[in-house]
Amino acid sequence: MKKIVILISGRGSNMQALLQAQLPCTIAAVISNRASAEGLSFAAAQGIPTAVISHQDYPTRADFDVALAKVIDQYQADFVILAGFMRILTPEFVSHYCGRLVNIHPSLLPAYTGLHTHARALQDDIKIHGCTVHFVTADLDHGPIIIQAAVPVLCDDTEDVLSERVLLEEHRVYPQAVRWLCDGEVSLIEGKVKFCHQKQASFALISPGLE
Ligand code: NHR
Ligand code: GAR
Repeated sequence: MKKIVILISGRGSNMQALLQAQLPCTIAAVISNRASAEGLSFAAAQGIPTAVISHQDYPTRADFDVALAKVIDQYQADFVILAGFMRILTPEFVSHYCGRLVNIHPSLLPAYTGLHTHARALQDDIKIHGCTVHFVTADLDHGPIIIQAAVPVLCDDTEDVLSERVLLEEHRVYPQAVRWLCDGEVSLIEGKVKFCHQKQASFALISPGLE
């Protein structure tokens, strides 16, 4: 059975979706860089080991990343899953977990890398938005893509309403992506995402709809 470590910074609803998905892996630990992360208590209540490694306790990003990797490696994690983890990771950390580190990002990458994706999407009046699960590389939010979900942007949307619509899809695609990883169905080979079995998308999303 593969072992995964989940990194969070806050609410932890994606972590919760992963815990509830009965994935074919052991969730070795949930680690947060913020002691106040709401997700920690949910994980602890499920009997999952938790740890806090506060970035504020380290003079540099590199020092923080070394401390973080040390704890992750104590759990002998096969995969490291970023679930609302809010610290940019050094190239050294990323290369240590090459092909074993994934993130969920709240936009249809490569659009809207970085922060405040929903507000920027609304500002631009785009009609389709979504989320992306990708392997993490040193190039922020530009790693090879495993799966994406698209949602319509509706005319009365606020940041809250739109982020909630995207989040529902995050909770569906992230467990699927982690399941594929644990089953060896998806992997990173020579910088590209490879599936063992070909996958098909279901249908087109047209937004606003045709009449
Ligand atoms: N690290 C690398 N090297 N590559 C990626 O693709 C990464 C990464 C670390 C995190 C998640 C990402 C997202 O999905 C992620 C992808 C944080 C920031 C950020 O600006 C940007 C992107 C992501 C996560 N963080 C600030 C920082 O200075 C702190 C912001 C805060 O604490 O609120 O690290 O969006
Ligand atoms: C999610 O929408 C996730 O995609 C996003 O933050 C939210 C975390 O929610 N991630 C990032 O923005 C990473 N920079 P959660 O803590 O409830 O999973």
